[in-house]
Amino acid sequence: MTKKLWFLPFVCTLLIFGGFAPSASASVQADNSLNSRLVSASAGFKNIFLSAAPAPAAPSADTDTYYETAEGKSGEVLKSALHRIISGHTMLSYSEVWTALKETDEDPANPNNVILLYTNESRAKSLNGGSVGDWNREHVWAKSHGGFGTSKGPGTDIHHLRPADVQVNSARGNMDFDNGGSEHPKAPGNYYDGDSWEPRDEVKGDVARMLFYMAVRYEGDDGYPDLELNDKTGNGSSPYHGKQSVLLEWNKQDPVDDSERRRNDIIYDQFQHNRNPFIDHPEWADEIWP
Ligand SMILES: [Ca+2]
Ligand SMILES: [Ca+2]
Ligand SMILES: [Ca+2]
Repeated sequence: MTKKLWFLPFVCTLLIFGGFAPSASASVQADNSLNSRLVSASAGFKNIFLSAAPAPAAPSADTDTYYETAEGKSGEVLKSALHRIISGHTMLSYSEVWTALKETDEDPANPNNVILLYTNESRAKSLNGGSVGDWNREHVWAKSHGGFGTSKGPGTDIHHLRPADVQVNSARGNMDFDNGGSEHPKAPGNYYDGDSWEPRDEVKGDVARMLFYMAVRYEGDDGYPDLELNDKTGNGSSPYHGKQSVLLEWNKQDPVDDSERRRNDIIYDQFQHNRNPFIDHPEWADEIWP
């Protein structure tokens, strides 16, 4: 009796490891081949489609879905719909911001460098830091306007954080944005006076759309200050940023381009999983702040 059953443990082992494993891998193979058939079928379809007509410029179907609950709305109702859509994003730590900016602001012509916001310089990613010659993390919505600092939240929201030259960042300080002043010697094309900073023409719209995002994302309902635009300069430490009328002009003067769209996509796909609505729909700024 005992002699006849000596092989039972081996049979069980075979059933568990030998028996199940091949059938599992067979089904994986079946799935893979199904997937590859689907991929090649869709690639074929895409080729037919692309050869028949040029790809639509924007916005993508995915973006339409993202903004579904905001469609057809205006004013405060649009602002609250967008606030709900873009809230609850993944927040980065302040040190994770370094890594993120090296992706979002990479020089398309040199993967070792980032492009600096105010000077358009291409500088080595490795020169991130606080010394002269380094680049650092510019808060386009000055962090003293609302006093939110650099802990997780508005202070680490990369929708408004950009690489900037250390000295230029400190020259801009916490100024509001407005036209006028004298050209900054370290940042050609940028102007400043006692209470305001005018960025170079190529990023005027970028700056405006970053501030629009901040005013809509932060409404005071999640422990962070309610950030708002106003039509002033010299806002100091109050949670306001100006100058609204000038920002609305800049939004039209410097329309959204591919590098801004690419940046928005990277933030959405890889980091925060929320979008800047004013890059996807710049016309919504006038709907909210007429
Ligand atoms: Ca001024
Ligand atoms: Ca621009
Ligand atoms: Ca707000």
